[in-house]
Amino acid sequence: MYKLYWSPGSAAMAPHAILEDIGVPYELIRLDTAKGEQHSSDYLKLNPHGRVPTLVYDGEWVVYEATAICLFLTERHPEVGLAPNLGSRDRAPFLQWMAYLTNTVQEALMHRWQSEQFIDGVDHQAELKRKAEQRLAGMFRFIDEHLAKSGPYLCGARLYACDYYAVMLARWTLALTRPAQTNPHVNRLIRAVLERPGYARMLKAEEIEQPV
Ligand SMILES: N[C@@H](CCC(=O)N[C@@H](CS)C(=O)NCC(=O)O)C(=O)O
Repeated sequence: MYKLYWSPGSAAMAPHAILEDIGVPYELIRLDTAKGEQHSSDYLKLNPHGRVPTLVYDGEWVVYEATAICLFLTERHPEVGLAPNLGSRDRAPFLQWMAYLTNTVQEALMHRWQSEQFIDGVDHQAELKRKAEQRLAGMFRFIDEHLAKSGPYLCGARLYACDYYAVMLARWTLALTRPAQTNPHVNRLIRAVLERPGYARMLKAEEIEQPV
């Protein structure tokens, strides 16, 4: 039914965990991004941006962008309960968190990890990385304060795909001066997500760990 193009520890983590929770058969196609396999002509036909993840569904249909894949899969398999019903009260914060995590937190992580794509010159890149770390620390502090007031999950009482997404991004901060998990309520969220069977199986399949 589905094919997911992925690489370990990448933005494919959240879609991969959701596929595990859904429990339908799917195929994983691993790309070695260090070797540039994401730029092969065959893969560029699927995803012209040359990035992972990409999902192929119903044989020939293609969707890329991790958030879009998460939203599509959770809508298609509502029985898994990883997204609030369309129009329900939780739906608005769910969409808000998916958007914030993608267009703000993930973007700052790109500044931190791929600064050379944004600015030339090692000094400018070092400054961009420093600023990105500072901004990321503030973003995860903001998320922590939100969880303290309105948690334990991002949308309150129920865990959804946005929590998987946040925990995936938290993993990308492990090497930063102030990793996301140093925030107590974010730390609790990470631990809760690590106990989810789909997320745990995804980590195992990708042969990666998420220390807390
Ligand atoms: N906005 C995209 C970003 C995906 C992305 O940055 N993927 C990285 C891995 S986390 C990638 O494919 N990097 C390889 C490259 O840029 O050549 C998404 O969320 O799907």
